[in-house]
Amino acid sequence: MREKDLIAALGTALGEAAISMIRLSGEGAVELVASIFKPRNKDLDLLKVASHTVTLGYICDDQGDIIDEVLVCVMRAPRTYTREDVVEIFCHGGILPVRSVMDLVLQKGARIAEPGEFTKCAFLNGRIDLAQAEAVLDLIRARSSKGAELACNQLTGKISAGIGKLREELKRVLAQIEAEIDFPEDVDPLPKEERLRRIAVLQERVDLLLKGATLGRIYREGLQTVLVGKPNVGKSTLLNMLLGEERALVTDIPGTTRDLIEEMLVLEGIPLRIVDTAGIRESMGLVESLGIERAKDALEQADLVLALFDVTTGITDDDLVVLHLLHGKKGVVLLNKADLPQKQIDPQTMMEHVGDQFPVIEISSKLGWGQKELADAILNVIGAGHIAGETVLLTRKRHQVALEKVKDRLVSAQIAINGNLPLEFIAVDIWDAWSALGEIIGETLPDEIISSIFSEFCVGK
Ligand SMILES: Nc1nc2c(ncn2[C@@H]2O[C@H](COP(=O)(O)OP(=O)(O)OP(=O)(O)O)[C@@H](O)[C@H]2O)c(=O)[nH]1
Ligand SMILES: [Mg+2]
Repeated sequence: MREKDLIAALGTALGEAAISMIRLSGEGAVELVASIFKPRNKDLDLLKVASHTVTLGYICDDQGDIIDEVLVCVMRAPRTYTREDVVEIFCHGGILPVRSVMDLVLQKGARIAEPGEFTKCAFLNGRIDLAQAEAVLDLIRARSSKGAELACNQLTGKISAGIGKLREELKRVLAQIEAEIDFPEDVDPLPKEERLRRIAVLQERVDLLLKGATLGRIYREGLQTVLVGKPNVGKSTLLNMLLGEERALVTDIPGTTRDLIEEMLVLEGIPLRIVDTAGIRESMGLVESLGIERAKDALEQADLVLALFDVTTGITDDDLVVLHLLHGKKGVVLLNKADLPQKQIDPQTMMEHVGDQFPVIEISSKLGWGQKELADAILNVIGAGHIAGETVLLTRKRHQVALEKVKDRLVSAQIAINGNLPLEFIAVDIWDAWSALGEIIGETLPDEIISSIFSEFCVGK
């Protein structure tokens, strides 16, 4: 548990703005601010104002000189973000007045808050669970409207409720087993098939959550995507088209792009971290061959490959090299320059080359054809097309790891049941699964991990 300090931090970004807010939380917050605040209405006393009200007045230094004209909002525990007394001071948004008010607050005994400490208080004081605390950060950092929507779902506790329900059901299975162990005379043993069926139902729900977690992570972090293809197929043109700006150099000379260019963009709601690469071919020189090596590395690391082919050239030897590199990867094949009349490749022929792993679509990077089709194809390839809208989506690697553990323990329980092992073995597996689920909402996580999660936050949140 955190030592009972009075913490303070700037809640808004430091810089010139209309308003800047300094937030205090902890016992004595109201008293501290009252000691440096003169209400404009002399009959008012900050110590006596109703909770959750705003008072106009001045912050004054020890000499009684006015530092800033402010609005002060007093919020009494426990109906606050941190569940402690909270005071927010809304200053005029200049750098100097805010700094002076902050200095005064620190001088009067508050200490500067650590990153995410207000949210950590909210977690430690039971106002929100860990998944909800993470959602606060995700909402701040959301890169796409879908990412923000997921963060909101998580923030309002939808995920926590789903996880809670699953844990209750695991508890029920566990309770039955424990009753059979403790009171063998009084409790009828559950038939093996029935026990297996109950676990299989839970396993299915965990699988669904895991599927959703892959998508949830993509929405939070962006899908690592790479553009590959032989020189001159239009990779850089596609990047520029998707970005809506002339980011990468485009010429009709093959070998224009020599180094990786990475950009973040949102395509029909899907956030992509997209890398444009040097065209892949039998290299013409050292710089180009280094560029091609980097392109291959980027391809290795990508979650998704967008492989471009030029419909006007037919499938060339360089294209065969690109096709070879696609083995074992997920991606979409793009037949580019579909606006030109002299077509040498049609989707059907291409599909025979790549198999049904890769959807094949015709586009024109130059004219912007096929964006919607590309977005749909990406969603299908990453398996998002099959996830129902209302499915809960977990968003972090940490969640995914915990779910994998739950899945693993349930499999182990099924093996134990099938092998007629003593009930104690099954009970241990189910208990482990229950506990791994608790990690997601922060009930069964070591303190260091919790601290590292909050250290990602900005100061003042
Ligand atoms: N007609 C037509 N021309 C295109 C299209 N896409 C690209 N081009 C042209 O093809 C040429 C090469 O485009 P780039 O985007 O530079 O190709 P790249 O794949 O990045 O090439 P490298 O960087 O050399 O590997 C340029 O002249 C583009 O204008 C398209 O969809 N239709
Ligand atoms: Mg290029």
